[in-house]
Amino acid sequence: LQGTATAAVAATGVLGAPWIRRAQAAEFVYKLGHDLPASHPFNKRLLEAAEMIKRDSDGRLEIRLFPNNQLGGDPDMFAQMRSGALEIFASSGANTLSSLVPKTAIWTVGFAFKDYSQVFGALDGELGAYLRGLINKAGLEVQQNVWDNGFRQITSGAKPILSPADLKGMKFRVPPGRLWISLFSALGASPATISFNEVYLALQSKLVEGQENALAIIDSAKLYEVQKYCSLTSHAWDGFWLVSNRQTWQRLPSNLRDIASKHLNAQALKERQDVAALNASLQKSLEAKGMVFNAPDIQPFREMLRKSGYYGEMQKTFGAEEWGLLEKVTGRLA
Ligand code: X2X
Repeated sequence: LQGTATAAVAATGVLGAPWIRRAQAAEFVYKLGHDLPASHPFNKRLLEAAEMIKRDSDGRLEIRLFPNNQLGGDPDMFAQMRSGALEIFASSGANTLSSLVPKTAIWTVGFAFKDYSQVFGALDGELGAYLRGLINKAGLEVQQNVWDNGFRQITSGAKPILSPADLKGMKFRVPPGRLWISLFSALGASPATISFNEVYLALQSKLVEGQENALAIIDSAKLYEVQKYCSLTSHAWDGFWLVSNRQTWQRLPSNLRDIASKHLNAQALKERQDVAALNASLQKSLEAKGMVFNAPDIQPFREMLRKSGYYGEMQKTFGAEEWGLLEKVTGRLA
């Protein structure tokens, strides 16, 4: 009873006690979990979205961020999201989401996208709509806009990767997701699936000798402390979908869903610009931190994939329709 009275006072502002109002819990508190460091633009833009959502919903919906794998590794968070324990999860399609919806892994295809205009041409266009349809069919709700993780580059500890020969037999970390294994096996490495929260230690202890990620992650997760070389291969682009289980998302009244989607999608566009700018400028600051860069000729890498039958295998995996949507933007790959 007392609580109700306090809430009524707070809601009307009677007695001029604004501090009581601030102490009120939001009607809906939704957690959003992801694997990137708090200092990454992804988290910063999500924080801004959360503020705007709180403001525009008059405090009814609070999105609480849990960056940096605070809620567990990606497969854990994915399971929490499916059960509804985690309301929103930022999943790389090529990573955990593909364990449920295998065809979301298509952006892992090696050397598929040449630049950002191809990436977002595809993902804001027909390919993206196709993927969201598959995600919806699997019982998940997904926000419209993909967030940018970036073009991925190879790092290593003992020697630089100048050609595929340097990858031969190398113990190499890849994210969870079968197709990451296909790609790096086809390139001759000896890939191992490791969830991102364990990557720094795995590199430091030399459980693996190399990994691949975008420069914004190599910097914000301080991977330069445990890796010496960076080869600018841009061998795959990667991004994040914001996904929820359908019941969890639909528990929100529709006006709150609209407010949340509007701001999350708008911030995704800003985050894309942040990440693209960072990835273009970070080489210098990573060099200052001791990393040694090289820009290998990527033709031998592509040639190796072609010769090993990798593209044919990918084409079969994704099927004519999805592959067609990809090649419509990238041109012929196989
Ligand atoms: O696990 C990774 O390497 C990361 C952070 O890039 C993804 O989530 C795919």
